[in-house]
Amino acid sequence: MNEDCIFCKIVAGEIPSDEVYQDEWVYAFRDINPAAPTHVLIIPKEHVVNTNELRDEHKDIAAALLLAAPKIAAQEGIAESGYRLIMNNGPDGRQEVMHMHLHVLGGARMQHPMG
Ligand code: DGP
Repeated sequence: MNEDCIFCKIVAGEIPSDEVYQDEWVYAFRDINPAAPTHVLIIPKEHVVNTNELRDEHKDIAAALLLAAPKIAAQEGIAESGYRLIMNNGPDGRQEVMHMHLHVLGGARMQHPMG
């Protein structure tokens, strides 16, 4: 745990969150500032800053992040209607919280940043 990290504090239960899903590797909760009707963040329970820090020993974490997404989508009723998975990395990638997280966005058709 990183003592200065808000997402580590969420995993530890020191900051309250609206839990959606968890397993051995990841924790998922609703984004405090939703950008879509369904907006869930999936984070590794272990502190990893972003994809730049991923190493071979993080294979379980990397897989768990992605595998949690369709489970959450099904749980939220957006699996068939569709959803976006976004991971922001670093300053130009608009990463604000420096604990790796995968955004799950659905419930409405969203603008596509790549046109
Ligand atoms: P990003 O720009 O990819 O780093 O997005 C960080 C997201 O984290 C942003 O959409 C808002 C969300 N967020 C920040 N602090 C909290 C918090 O304390 N609780 C919850 N639920 N979400 C948070």
